[in-house]
Amino acid sequence: MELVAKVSAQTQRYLDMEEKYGAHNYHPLPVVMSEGRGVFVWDVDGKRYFDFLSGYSAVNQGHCHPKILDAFLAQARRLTLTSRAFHNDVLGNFEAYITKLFGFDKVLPMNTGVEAVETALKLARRWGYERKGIPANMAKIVTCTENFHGRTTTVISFSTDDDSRRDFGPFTPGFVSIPFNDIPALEAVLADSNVIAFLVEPIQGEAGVVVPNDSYLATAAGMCKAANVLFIADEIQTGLARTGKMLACDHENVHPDILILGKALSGGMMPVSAVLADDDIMLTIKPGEHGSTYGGNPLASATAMVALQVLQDEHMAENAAACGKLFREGLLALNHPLIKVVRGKGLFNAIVIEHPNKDKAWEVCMKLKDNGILAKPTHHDRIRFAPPLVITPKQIMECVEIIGRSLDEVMD
Ligand code: IF1
Repeated sequence: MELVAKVSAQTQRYLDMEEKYGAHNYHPLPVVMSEGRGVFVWDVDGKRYFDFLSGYSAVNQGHCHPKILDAFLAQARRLTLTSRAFHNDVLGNFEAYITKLFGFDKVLPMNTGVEAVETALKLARRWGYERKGIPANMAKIVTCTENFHGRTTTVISFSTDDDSRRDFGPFTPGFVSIPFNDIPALEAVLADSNVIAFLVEPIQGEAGVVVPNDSYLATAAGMCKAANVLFIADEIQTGLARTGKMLACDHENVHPDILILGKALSGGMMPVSAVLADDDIMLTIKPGEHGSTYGGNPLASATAMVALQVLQDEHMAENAAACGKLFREGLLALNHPLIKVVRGKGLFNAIVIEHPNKDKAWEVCMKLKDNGILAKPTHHDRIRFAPPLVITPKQIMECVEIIGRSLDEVMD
């Protein structure tokens, strides 16, 4: 079994430096990337790979997309940061662009995904007290088991993953957990009049690409509306064409009360996130009550507009839908004994590996790496497959062949 990789001396030098000088909060595959273009990345030894992680869906548009790069570089030469103490001549354009695109009155720009989640939670609480009339400090927000919304102390307060929480307490109160894809559980918890919001990933990513029943989001959103509870969609990973529509909520024609975006909002150039909501919610936060030094900076604003435009111009949602279907059909047709489950939507997919050895998925990923595909296992037995959305049908078929061959090569 190949758990320790044979790597070049050059690669080993990079691995050693990170091991010695970097915090050990990750366990990466032993590959050191140095260049990227479209669906491909190259390592320091010049070996080419299909990138089937896409920076956890931050590079939906493909690595170093030329149009996004041009916009980024042009703005970087002009003006990068003003802070929000002053105006800049790009932010307003970005705000107009993104609110029209997604159909909301207002946007609040932040940087990382988890900051946008925090922003949504604060907005929901503020709305709960000022608009819904919840007694002070009594607001409750419903979240799902096996969620992933980021790493801050408040956000891990409602994580159900022990690795994310252990010895990081005490935690922020005010969160109630229900199982994902469980309408009766939501119904029960909505009976509590102090509940102000339901925060959900339309497809659970970290849990291993768990796709809910077809009507789950629409039913949940309808129930929230009836209970005067905000429906908050974390589309940081599922959004921006990944699942075959601009938003995963679009599959069920759901318009969330609060929409959270991140990752591919900049096409991988820099952290850009955003929270969208209508005035009734957004205007409950007043000057000085929330913000971020880099949020809404001109470099981010210019980059994000082009990143969103490129998704539409290049029909990336349509390509994700078509290529995703082809990919899942291809994987199923392998009829491979190691594949227990194939699931996903668009180009957001995962397989579950069936094997008594709990390191098998890692072994598969190491073999995939040798054969030219980069993917990462999660929860020991699941492997996510999420290539950039510029992948072609021909490349999908090539990758299905590589995956089949790699699985064969790790059979005992
Ligand atoms: C890491 C997972 C993916 C997210 C959703 C908020 C955030 C994320 C739905 C926070 C971030 C990441 C971060 C990445 C691993 C990762 C991940 F495996 F943990 F679940 F993508 F699949 N909401 N997802 O998926 O966004 O603050 O990181 O910008 O290295 O922790 P962030």
